[in-house]
Amino acid sequence: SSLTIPAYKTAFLESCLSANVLTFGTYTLKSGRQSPYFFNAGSFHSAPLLSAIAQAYAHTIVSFLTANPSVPKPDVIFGPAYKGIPLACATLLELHRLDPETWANVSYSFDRKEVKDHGEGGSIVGAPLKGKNVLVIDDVITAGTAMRDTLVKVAREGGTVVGFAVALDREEKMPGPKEKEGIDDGEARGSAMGQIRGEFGVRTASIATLGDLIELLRGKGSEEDVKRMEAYRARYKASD
Ligand code: OMP
Repeated sequence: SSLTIPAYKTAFLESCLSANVLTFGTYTLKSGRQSPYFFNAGSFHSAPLLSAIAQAYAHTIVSFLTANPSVPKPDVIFGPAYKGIPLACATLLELHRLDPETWANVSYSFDRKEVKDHGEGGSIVGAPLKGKNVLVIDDVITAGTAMRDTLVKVAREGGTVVGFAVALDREEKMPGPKEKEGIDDGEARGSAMGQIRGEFGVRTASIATLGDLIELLRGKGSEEDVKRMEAYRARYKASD
């Protein structure tokens, strides 16, 4: 039952369902996979929703830092363009509201999608990343392509990524060598998130996972949607 999910996760997922941030149907993902559900962080556009997601990120980040005492306090909260931008700003405001002393000297920043060659130039807006401990927040991880690009970008700007927090971890396996061509070999593979943790030596956190979502839907979603989600999970779930 949903009683096993912490209250802040349930509240977050319920906001997503009631605001159609989470939708059900047939969606082609960036990875080429056909998903029966989609999480659209761009739909958090009212003040109550933005506040709800910021509270959930803040809770997740504070728990992450408490559970990982070797992780230094971030100097910068980085939200990759475009969807990460309002998320990083709102989350930093929420962290500061909860604990002004700890978060007063922390900044946010984000990247430009196109490099600007006039005005102040550069590809980062907000706090520069050079020499800084950076906590990245992003919306969703599926195959890990977006996360990988962000890690490379932050490193190129001279920042050290001390953590990576996503709203929804879809808990999917790494893509197979021919998946882009539509050939799914059905092999077991480790998670995209686990692979990146190992490769970049970065710790990660998520507000909620596909497992949490399915558990919540079992109590209140349509039976049809739950079946399709379970079938999708059986096909793409990571082996670790
Ligand atoms: P990966 O780069 O494969 O990890 O996919 C993550 C990105 O895909 C996210 O940053 C989104 O741009 C997009 N996405 C969603 O927004 N919601 C989803 O439920 C699934 C995806 C996706 O295409 O996998």
